[in-house]
Amino acid sequence: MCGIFAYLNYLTPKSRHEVLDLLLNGLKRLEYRGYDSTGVAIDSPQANDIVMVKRCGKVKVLEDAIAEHFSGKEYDEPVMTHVGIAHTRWATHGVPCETNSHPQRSDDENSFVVVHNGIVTNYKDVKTFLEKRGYIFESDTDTEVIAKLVHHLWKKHPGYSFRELVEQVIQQLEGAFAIAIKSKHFPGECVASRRGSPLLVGIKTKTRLSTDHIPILYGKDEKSPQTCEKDTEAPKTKVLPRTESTSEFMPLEEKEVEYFFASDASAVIEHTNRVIYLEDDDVAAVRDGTLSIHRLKKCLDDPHAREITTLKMEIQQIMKGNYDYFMLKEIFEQPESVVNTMRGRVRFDSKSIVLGGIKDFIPEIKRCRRLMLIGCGTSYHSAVATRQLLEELTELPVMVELASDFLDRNTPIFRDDVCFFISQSGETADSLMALRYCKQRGALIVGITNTVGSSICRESHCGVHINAGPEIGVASTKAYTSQFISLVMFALVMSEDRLSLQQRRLEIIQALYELPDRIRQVLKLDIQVQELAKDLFQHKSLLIMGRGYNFATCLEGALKVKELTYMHSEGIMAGELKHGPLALIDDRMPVMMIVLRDPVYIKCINALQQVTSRKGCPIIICEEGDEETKSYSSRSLEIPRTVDCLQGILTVIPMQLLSYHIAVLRGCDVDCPRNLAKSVTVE
Ligand code: UD2
Ligand code: GLU
Ligand code: MG
Repeated sequence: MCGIFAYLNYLTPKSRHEVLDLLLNGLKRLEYRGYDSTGVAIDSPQANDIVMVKRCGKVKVLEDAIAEHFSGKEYDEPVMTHVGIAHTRWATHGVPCETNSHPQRSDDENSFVVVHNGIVTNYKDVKTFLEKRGYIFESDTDTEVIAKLVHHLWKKHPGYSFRELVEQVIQQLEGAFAIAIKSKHFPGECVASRRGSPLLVGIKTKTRLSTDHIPILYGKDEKSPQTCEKDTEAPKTKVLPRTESTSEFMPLEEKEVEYFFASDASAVIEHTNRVIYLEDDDVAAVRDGTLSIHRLKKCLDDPHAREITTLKMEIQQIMKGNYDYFMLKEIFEQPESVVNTMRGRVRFDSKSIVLGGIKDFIPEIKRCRRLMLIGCGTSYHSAVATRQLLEELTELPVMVELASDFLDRNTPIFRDDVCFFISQSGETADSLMALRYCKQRGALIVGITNTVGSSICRESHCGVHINAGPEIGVASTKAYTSQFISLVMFALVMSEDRLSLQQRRLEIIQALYELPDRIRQVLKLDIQVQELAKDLFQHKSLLIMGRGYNFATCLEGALKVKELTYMHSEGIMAGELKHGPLALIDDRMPVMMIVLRDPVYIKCINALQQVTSRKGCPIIICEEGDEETKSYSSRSLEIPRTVDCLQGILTVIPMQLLSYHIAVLRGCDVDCPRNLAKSVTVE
């Protein structure tokens, strides 16, 4: 989820100090992606050894450690060819600490060291397999299995090239990854690969590059005599036939060359503007200064080569990945971040859900007398959004509380309560105080956090990491949708053995499967939303109305508008209109209304009529093709259909975009709204 940077110099002399500077600089360029720890590995001046330095915290801490560690003169001597790898980690498996930082290694001798972004979902199976073969694991990461599996295969198949070993390894991995690997048995070589996480190769040569593409070499399925049948017994750890390359094309060969492997172009652009974006399952290997890209099998329409792209962007531009602000980038990341939240948890083939973090507590949770969902701001809204589904699927009373108010009231809490604490950072002071209050009273504490090792994570009895990846924009967007999905997954787990709820569960699981595509569809409304923002940005106020599953979107939408645009905005429960808010309506008051085809549709239409009959002209968020609802207004946004309880994920996205565009039009600093901080660690 965070950053990889690797540097290989071939016949271009560089001292180890220079290499380390390059690596640190690369990491600094990746810092904006968010991370909690860092590390590097380079060749030791003592022959045939690899040294690593890893630190918790900022790149600066690593830099200081490196200065201390590598002070000797031998680090100033030039090396003709060298490989260094570096990493910024956003922990998903195991707390941020030195041992869990990357590079992860195969053995005490650092035979193979690997940096990894992403999540290996089947690492437990691979770990068990390797433990049976005597490997002793030192970290809590999923990544360590990669280093140890390469080592295992290397011992089994001494004739294999580094590239072939990695090719075997990635076939055993499930989940998402970008990796770069270095080995003392293959000095001067680096192998990298990706599936689901980004990775590119930058190429720097003295003279103009001799080609504008790198041919892809496809492996032939040929039975290798060295295939070891014994390994096949292990779950998912069968050894596949060794691959041979076709050689119609010659790989890239340059006399003196430098290669950069990086998660994004911002780390590379200052060295070279010639890059290749790797595709899923590409294995890029450099050996004797030669870069080749391999794929195991050739499908009909697979290309023959990967193009070398010439970057024309400025660093600033690349960092935000073509987006002007982190917030916008994070809004557009949601099709992927929701997948990361579900990764390894929702099994779409067997229609089952496993939340590893709370699995063992489910019987206890099922016996509780009520569920309490506690949070602040956006996290509180994710509780509001899922309350109805939780009530439906758990058949328990569900209370939703703002942490500060909950404490003010000295709310009675009992031993048989289950209290959920929802917080992106896991450090929100109000929530943490409420957590301690409930814990003291004997309740079971469940955390829903995005930050491994955070206070809420540590102090809770169990919980779910939402795995949305680092969120940099102060206004939360992708964390909200991931919190939402985590709570939905919890509801699904709780209703697993309720026969009467099976149909409902299947409907929701199917909708979760389709969700990334639906989100992509909603994101296409961006241009339309931008036009609406032009109508709205000079107004003083914006009312957002809805009810049922979409009430939370009204609250969250209004919060986004307030935070980002400093404009007044209010989320209004449509059922409450006639009890007061209707007095605000006239022909000038900007109003948005969410009117979807769900059980409260008729009630929403009533509210809509109340508004239009007072000359209000609301912007309607409705379902695709719902001409009847659209006919109430001249302005509408159509969102795709999904199951009622997930609508809130699709309706909140136009609100995120709207607040963003209004803020831009009003000249506000989108990523750092005035008076606000990303994680509120004061009461
Ligand atoms: C977890 C582990 C992973 C591995 C995997 C096995 C981590 C971060 N993840 O991923 O190492 O063992 O299970 O399938 O180590 N937790 C809290 N409070 C919170 C959030 C989480 O106590 O607010 C606990 C949770 O109860 C569990 C651990 O932290 O013990 C990891 O939670 P997770 O959601 O990352 O769990 P999972 O299964 O996805
Ligand atoms: N899952 C790996 C870990 O927790 C990699 C995390 C990352 O992408 O930084 O160590
Ligand atoms: Mg805990």
